[in-house]
Amino acid sequence: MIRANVNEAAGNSADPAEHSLSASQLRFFHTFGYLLLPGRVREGLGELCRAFDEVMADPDNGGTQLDYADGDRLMVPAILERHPVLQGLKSDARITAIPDSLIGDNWDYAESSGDVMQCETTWHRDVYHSPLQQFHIKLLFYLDPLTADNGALRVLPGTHYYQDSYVKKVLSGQGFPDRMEDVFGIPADALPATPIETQPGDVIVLNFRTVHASFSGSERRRLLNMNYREPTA
Ligand SMILES: O=C(O)CCC(=O)C(=O)O
Repeated sequence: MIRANVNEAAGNSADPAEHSLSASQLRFFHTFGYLLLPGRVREGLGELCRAFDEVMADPDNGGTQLDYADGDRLMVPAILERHPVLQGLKSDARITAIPDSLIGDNWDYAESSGDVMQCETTWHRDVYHSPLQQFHIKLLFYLDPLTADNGALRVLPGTHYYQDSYVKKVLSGQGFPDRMEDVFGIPADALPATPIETQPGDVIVLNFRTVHASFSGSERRRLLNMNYREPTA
């Protein structure tokens, strides 16, 4: 497990500058295409989880039930707008400091979603509603403790350099269902990847193009996503 900055303060100061990413965190993110911020939203986590659970259990939450090969996924779009506590994340300095640091203060907010997953997700990069050349980041808040053995997100570091021939070779095994085994001769979950093990309260920052997946995640994983992008040219 890689912890980008284990000394990061978990407090909720209203001053975004206090939560800015350090030069080494920025370098890590831009080099490997992801970053783990341990304990970033530890303060207020109970309230956050309760709000999330309330929305996910609401029959009028606008969610879509998706069937995956090994289980279900309930996906609720625009989850932040469905609860005042979640809505508060939009102006939370611990959060806004992340796009401030990575994109600049002219970032666009690019929606949120909530997921309850009893499934794995195959290797993919995020491209939905996002032109490849436009820089997008995703913040992932996993609300349950996750290890490589129960569904922690795995990444192929450096694959956000999407024009690189390495990435094109990796993506030749992409597909639904996964074709990695046909192409590389080993099971998809044996690819040389980095599992990002997390505790509730941690935040993962991901470049949309970084190839990612999860395996053995059939128990029940709760995930809140928030997305940001650089302004459209
Ligand atoms: O936790 C997972 O299975 C991955 C979720 C994911 O790929 C996503 O939200 O883009």
